[in-house]
Amino acid sequence: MFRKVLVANRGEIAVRVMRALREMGIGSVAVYSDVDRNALHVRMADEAVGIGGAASSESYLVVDKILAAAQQTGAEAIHPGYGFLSENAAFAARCEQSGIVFIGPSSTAIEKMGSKTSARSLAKQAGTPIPPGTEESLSSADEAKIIAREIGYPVILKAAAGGGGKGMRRVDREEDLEAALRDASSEAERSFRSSDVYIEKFIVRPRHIEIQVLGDQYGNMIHLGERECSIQRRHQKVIEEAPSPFLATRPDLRNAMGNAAVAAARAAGYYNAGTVEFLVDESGAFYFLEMNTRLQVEHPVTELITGIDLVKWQLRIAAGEALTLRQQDISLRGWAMECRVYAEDPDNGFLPSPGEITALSVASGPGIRLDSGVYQGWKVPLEYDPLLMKLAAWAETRAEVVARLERALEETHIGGIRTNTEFFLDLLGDEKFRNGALHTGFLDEWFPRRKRHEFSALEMQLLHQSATLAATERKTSAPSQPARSKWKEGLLR
Ligand code: MV4
Repeated sequence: MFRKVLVANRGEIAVRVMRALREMGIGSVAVYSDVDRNALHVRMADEAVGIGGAASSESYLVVDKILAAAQQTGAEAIHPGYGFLSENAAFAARCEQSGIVFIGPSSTAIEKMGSKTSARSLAKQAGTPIPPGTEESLSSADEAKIIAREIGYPVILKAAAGGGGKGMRRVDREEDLEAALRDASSEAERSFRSSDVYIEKFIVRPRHIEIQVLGDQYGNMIHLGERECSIQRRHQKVIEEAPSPFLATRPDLRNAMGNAAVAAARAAGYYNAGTVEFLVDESGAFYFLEMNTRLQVEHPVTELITGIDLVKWQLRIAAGEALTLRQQDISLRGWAMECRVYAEDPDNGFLPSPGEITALSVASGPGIRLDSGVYQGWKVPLEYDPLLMKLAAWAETRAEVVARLERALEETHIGGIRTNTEFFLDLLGDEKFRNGALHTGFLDEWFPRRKRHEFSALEMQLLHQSATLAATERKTSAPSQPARSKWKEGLLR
């Protein structure tokens, strides 16, 4: 096993990885930008190396600085977390060339899955269903028209180098195809410096369900069930759960999707942890979308229902150990759900809300898991993703996990900045959400008409206690003055 590992990331995911390192007796090296000198991930690490300016293009994205920090500290391996350099094939290749282990798949597997058209053809060869469409990028509007007629409208145009919804256009009628192709191509060019676009049949009102896979360097690979990620806003996930309410009653479909995910990953020569994304329609038909070649933000819900530590397995696999888990050893127990707590204001267009966390009281107790990257007194920088922490819960049933998360959100008080904790209380109270009737358009339909959570007298008391506790921890006499929503006016005085 490694003696020392560098974590090329920040925030909650850097902290998550360092927790695994600590438990395994491995030394940790943090890297930090100028504004992150006092960040939690730096305080948790055994050693830390400054890597430059606040802009990630001057620090967390600079390959040479990360490699130099590893060499200088004697770190044998680099964990990239998610985002930043985590799915950068050139970075993985540079690690390989420098004799530093990249904790993830090979650079060639990243490359193969990074191109969406190449990923589609790999999946198809493996027998994994893909939406009807092309495996090559389109060469003209006329070609697009011919294929669209074959597969039928609506269709969707997607950037071959894309992801995250950029360079994507839904087209409902032939009249709109040419202009949409131009728009998609130019957006693709601007975002990814490649104007390549391909076409797929548009799957209507699908669920977004993804399968976690785990494989070693000797050809052993298993899946760890699914995560339901249909609740998204502008291609950003907001709340995730495992299992999927849709698959919970369809074990055969889960097996089929699991096997299809493993087959697609195998086709790329994949090892380490990865995620295969699918769209699933109401009939239960499923289609390969893309593969994420990194540890994902929402990995805790899988860990909670399987009891398997994905980060520890990432480290063992990267160090050359064989996977000792077999598919028949994996069982899914209970239900897990995770809220992404962001420094943002849902009542103000989800505007980021950086600034100092003046008071902080967090949830605990039965079935709660908190992955946080912040502390009281920390000033949330505006330069990065505003994810503060992930509040996850586990319980035997879905209804119980919803109630548990509601309780945990009521115990949570974050003062000084706006966060989306009340938004989650609104969402968890929604009847359709509680019924598990989810699809990728759910949030857009629900949000404008949402019913605000009404705080009962008991909840107000619980919130007040959380705020008072946070203030006491600060050794001030009065509760903190949070930037609070109008729904809590009159509270916390
Ligand atoms: C689709 C689709 C419908 N049909 N592909 C959005 C992000 C990118 N990863 C793929 N996306 C979609 N691809 C076909 N053939 C609908 C979406 C989509 C979506 C997918 C997952 C989660 C949320 C979404 C929101 C809008 C559109």
